[in-house]
Amino acid sequence: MTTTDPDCLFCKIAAGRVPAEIVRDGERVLAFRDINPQAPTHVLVIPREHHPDAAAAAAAGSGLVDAVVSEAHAIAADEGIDRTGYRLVFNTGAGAGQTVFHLHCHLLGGRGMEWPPG
Ligand code: D5M
Repeated sequence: MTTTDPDCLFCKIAAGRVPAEIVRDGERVLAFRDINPQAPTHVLVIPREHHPDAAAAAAAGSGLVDAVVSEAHAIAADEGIDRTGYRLVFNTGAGAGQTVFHLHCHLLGGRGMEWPPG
């Protein structure tokens, strides 16, 4: 059984109740462009199932984090940023900048990246 939260923004996007620019629409995983892009490619990859963050999804042990990362790599190839390099980010917790508490992987690329991130 798939768990969803009716009040969660990303569950609403997964259900088609909030519009988004969809990049990939898979059975377990969905990807769409970030509304506030921080790089020429900025895609959010999410599981359809609701988990507040990557740690919670990993603890659930369903392989969802692997599925999200695999999808992000595939999208990077589609976007042509696999050749130049890209960054995957899982903000986990408000202190790390997480604002939407539904597991999402930021795929960022198409520009140079600095380290450490802000
Ligand atoms: O990242 C949450 C990200 O979600 C942030 O980069 C903005 C993005 N966002 C918020 N609302 C939308 C909609 N409606 N469509 C697309 N993207 C959205 P976090 O890691 O939680 O700070």
